[in-house]
Amino acid sequence: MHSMQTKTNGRRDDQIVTTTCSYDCGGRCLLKVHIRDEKIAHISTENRKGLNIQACPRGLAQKSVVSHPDRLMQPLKRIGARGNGDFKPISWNEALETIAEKIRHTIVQFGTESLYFVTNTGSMAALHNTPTVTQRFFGLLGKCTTTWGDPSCEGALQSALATFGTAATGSTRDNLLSSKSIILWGWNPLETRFGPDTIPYLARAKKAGIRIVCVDPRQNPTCHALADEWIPVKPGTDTALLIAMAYVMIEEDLLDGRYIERYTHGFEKFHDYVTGATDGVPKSPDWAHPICGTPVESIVNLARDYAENKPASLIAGWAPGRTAFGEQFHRAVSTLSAITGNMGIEGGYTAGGPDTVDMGFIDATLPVPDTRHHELHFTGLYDALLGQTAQAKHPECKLLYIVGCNLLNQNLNLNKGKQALMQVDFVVTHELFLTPTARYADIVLPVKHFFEGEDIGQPFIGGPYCINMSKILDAPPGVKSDLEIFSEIAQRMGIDNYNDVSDEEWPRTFLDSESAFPNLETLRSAGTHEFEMERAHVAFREQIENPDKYPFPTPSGKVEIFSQRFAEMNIPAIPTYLPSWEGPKDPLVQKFPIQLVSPHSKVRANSQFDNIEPLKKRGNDNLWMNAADAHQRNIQDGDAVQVFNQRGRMRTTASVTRRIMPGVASIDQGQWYAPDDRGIDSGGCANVLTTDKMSPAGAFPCNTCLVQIEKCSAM
Ligand SMILES: Nc1nc2c(c(=O)[nH]1)N[C@H]1C(S)=C(S)[C@@H](COP(=O)(O)OP(=O)(O)OC[C@H]3O[C@@H](n4cnc5c(=O)[nH]c(N)nc54)[C@H](O)[C@@H]3O)O[C@H]1N2
Ligand SMILES: Nc1nc2c(c(=O)[nH]1)N[C@H]1C(S)=C(S)[C@@H](COP(=O)(O)OP(=O)(O)OC[C@H]3O[C@@H](n4cnc5c(=O)[nH]c(N)nc54)[C@H](O)[C@@H]3O)O[C@H]1N2
Ligand SMILES: [Mo]
Repeated sequence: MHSMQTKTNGRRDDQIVTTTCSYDCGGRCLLKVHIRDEKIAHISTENRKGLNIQACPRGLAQKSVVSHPDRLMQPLKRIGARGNGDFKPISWNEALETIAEKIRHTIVQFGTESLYFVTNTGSMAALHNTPTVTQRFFGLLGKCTTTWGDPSCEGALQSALATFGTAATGSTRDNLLSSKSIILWGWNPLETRFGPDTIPYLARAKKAGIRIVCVDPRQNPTCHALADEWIPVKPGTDTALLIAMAYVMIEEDLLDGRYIERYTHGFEKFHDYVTGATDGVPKSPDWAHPICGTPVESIVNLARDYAENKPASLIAGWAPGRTAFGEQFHRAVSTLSAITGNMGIEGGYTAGGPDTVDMGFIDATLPVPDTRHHELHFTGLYDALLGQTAQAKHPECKLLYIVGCNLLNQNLNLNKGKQALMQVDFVVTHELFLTPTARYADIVLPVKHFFEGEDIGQPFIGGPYCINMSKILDAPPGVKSDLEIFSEIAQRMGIDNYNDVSDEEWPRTFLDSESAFPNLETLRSAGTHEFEMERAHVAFREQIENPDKYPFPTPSGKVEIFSQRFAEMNIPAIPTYLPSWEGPKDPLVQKFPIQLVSPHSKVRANSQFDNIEPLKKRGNDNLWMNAADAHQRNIQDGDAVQVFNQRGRMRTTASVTRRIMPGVASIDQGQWYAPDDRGIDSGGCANVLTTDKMSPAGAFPCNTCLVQIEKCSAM
């Protein structure tokens, strides 16, 4: 039996089964599903002893997802034009035969590289993990074409590899209680979850009187609820602000010379750039103020606060890194944490990496063949499909296979995306719903919800626990898991080694692979497992405490303020502020004067849950704009507005507020694209406006986007 208990609820006994959401959400929380008469009665949550894994309203609404009337229940074949949503149901046999035949035909006629597959984190559970099940299938076919570049944090990742030689730069949140000062930089964990225990620890820190400040173009809800101060900064200009902080620290002799000497490489070059010795431009607060809009006094105080109140935690969100030169932001933050001596100590924070907490055990998932596919950057996908590749020549796409990704909603420059998808001979996706992307597919295969199989839930950024995912319900008869679908296509293609292990056996294999894990029976009966930790996990503690024995895994063995890796990629080798295209100084501001950011929503996980009405009502899907910008345009709070640029146009509702800087607007990402017959989106999908460029290191620049806003005459 699984982790079940019974509880008297009225007259009947509920069976309570433990699971967690498998979405690409920064939580990974405990769901207690109450089953009565073989149906879900309701879902509750709790804090397990020692773990803060209490679920939010989204997890508690999973009953509405799994039993949604719009769920796809049988394979669909397109009968109308792409995008118009006309499909007819077909049998599994016809769907799978057609797909297997198309793949075979494409390979014979054009070669494996004409098979494009795009996969993202629709499901992040250990077994039913959309990237690994998909990579396993295409890896067996041979060298196909796929995308690289994590839309979440490629800037952070590339920066961490250059600076520290590893992505594992995160520390456990209990560190926050040892900090004297906490800076949340482009981070809103009250809404955009990032470890389920983050807010409980921040709330405790606040209660203990630890100073909290937020650096963000918006006074975001975390800032509003928890911070002592909001420090505004224009999107994409954070690096200028950080470099000016370094200037203040150098001028006022606030740096940690021992750290610089012992643990870093290339400080002198950075020093000379900051002071202006290299280019004659001192990067003072007076230099930074007109760039980033942050008051000079705030820059000076922030620099002093971070350098003097040690240990201090400067936690960098990924959003400022999702900009035109996102990697420079993370490089600058990492450098500050090192030169102020806040790295590798309890109460400090390494600040600039992808935040991955490496607890010393591996991520368990399905093994993937070691096939090297042809790769193109995620932002270059549409150009490649259109045959317009400026960067490199790519194989022609004959078949596009999408798994666990709402591509035509979540990738940038949606209108170009639509044109690109029209070019492809054959498009397949596995989905739960007829998403804006699924509407462009030739065949849509209905998949199981994670309540319909066994699995193991692992924390989003690593962390000291895992959660058993019990099967809650039998799947509807017409749906299959991604693993079953690929197994059946593989069989039809004569590939017999895709999967010969049962869904029941895989989790056991994963757990047996690491001594730190409990065995399957123990995990199932307990529901959750917390790994023993003697003390807070601090990234680079060993390197700081014992540098001779534990060098950093970089070429110099030190924190690389000067990065040879970046130099070789033709990227400035020291953290450098680069004025960005579609930034506040681009001449394009004459036409499109407002910088648009698109944060994640508290009521969605990316685009998932947007179709759950009661949840959607609890969010704020309006466009935030500053009162001065609204006044200039005769816009009142609640007015219908159009937001547009050279790429697209949307209609939405304005929320006029002083909680966003002048010149900046914000709309939560993940709303489903809903065009009218002129192509104007009324769904609020930010990606009708964003541009499909990439940063030099591969960051996904959704927060670099210029727009204009006007009042709608009539809606
Ligand atoms: N403007 C703007 N755009 C952004 C961002 C932003 O901040 N602003 N953020 C970016 C980021 S960080 C990310 S990670 C991406 C996310 O972009 P996507 O990866 O597209 O994320 P989701 O919207 O979660 O889409 C996942 C899809 O998988 C489906 N799904 C769920 N479970 C399963 C399953 O088990 N199997 C299969 N086959 N499908 C399943 C869901 O129904 C959903 O349609 O968006 C990026 N796009
Ligand atoms: N509830 C919920 N939680 C989630 C997700 C979700 O969709 N919903 N998605 C998960 C995923 S896939 C990811 S990748 C993470 C994303 O996590 P983050 O990247 O941290 O989240 P965002 O909400 O995009 O942005 C956080 C804050 O950054 C600010 N910001 C935007 N641009 C800039 C800038 O240029 N400079 C500065 N200083 N601030 C800026 C925004 O105003 C916002 O307040 O969250 C994860 N957690
Ligand atoms: Mo993400």
